[in-house]
Amino acid sequence: MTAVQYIPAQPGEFSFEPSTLALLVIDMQRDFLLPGGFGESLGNDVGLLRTVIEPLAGLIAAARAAGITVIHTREGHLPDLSDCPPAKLLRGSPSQRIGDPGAFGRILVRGEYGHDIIDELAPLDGEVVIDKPGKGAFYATELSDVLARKGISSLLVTGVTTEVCVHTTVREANDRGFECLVVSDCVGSYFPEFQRVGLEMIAAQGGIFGWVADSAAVIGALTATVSTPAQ
Ligand code: TIU
Repeated sequence: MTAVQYIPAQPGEFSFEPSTLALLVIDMQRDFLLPGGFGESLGNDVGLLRTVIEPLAGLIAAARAAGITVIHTREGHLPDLSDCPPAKLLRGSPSQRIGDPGAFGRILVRGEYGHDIIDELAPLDGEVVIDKPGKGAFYATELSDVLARKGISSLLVTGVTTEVCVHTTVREANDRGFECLVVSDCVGSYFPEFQRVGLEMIAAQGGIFGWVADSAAVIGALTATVSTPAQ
């Protein structure tokens, strides 16, 4: 008997088994979310990203209570920046670059205060934290191995930013065979238009990259006691 559960979603119901589902929390780091940090130095309004914190805290709590695997990621680089391609380091004209001293330590450098996850969403002891040098969570990380070891085949994808690290990760996950549901109020963008279109792109064409639902729908399913037998 396997407990298949369902989440009302776009473009249609998302089915999952709790034991093979993980909640992926992407890059909820101080450098992206705190006023005065790197995100703001790129010219962005971090307030748009901060709207994610409260619903995501609720979703993480529900996932933990339901025994769902929670995995966090952090974008960042080694102190010598040897894992940061010159193209990433030099592109654009930000007032501060990766590795520069910022308000919260060296920007996007592992071990610095700003690189770590915001206090509100701090990982629990025992939860996996994936350090990633790229936008996608699979590129140059142990994420594939972690998911295989845990028997995970479906992902609830959350975090920032919708059109950058969330999208890149969902696309990587699709090509690796994972079913992805993006939680609409638990992903954020500095650009409202990108948020809207980014979500639309996931569920378009019958779910070309996966499903979209809000946290209320997901939490409802995670806390549901009703289960149905597997086929
Ligand atoms: N985590 C992530 O999305 N990294 C970024 O640099 N995002 C931007 O939108 N800049």
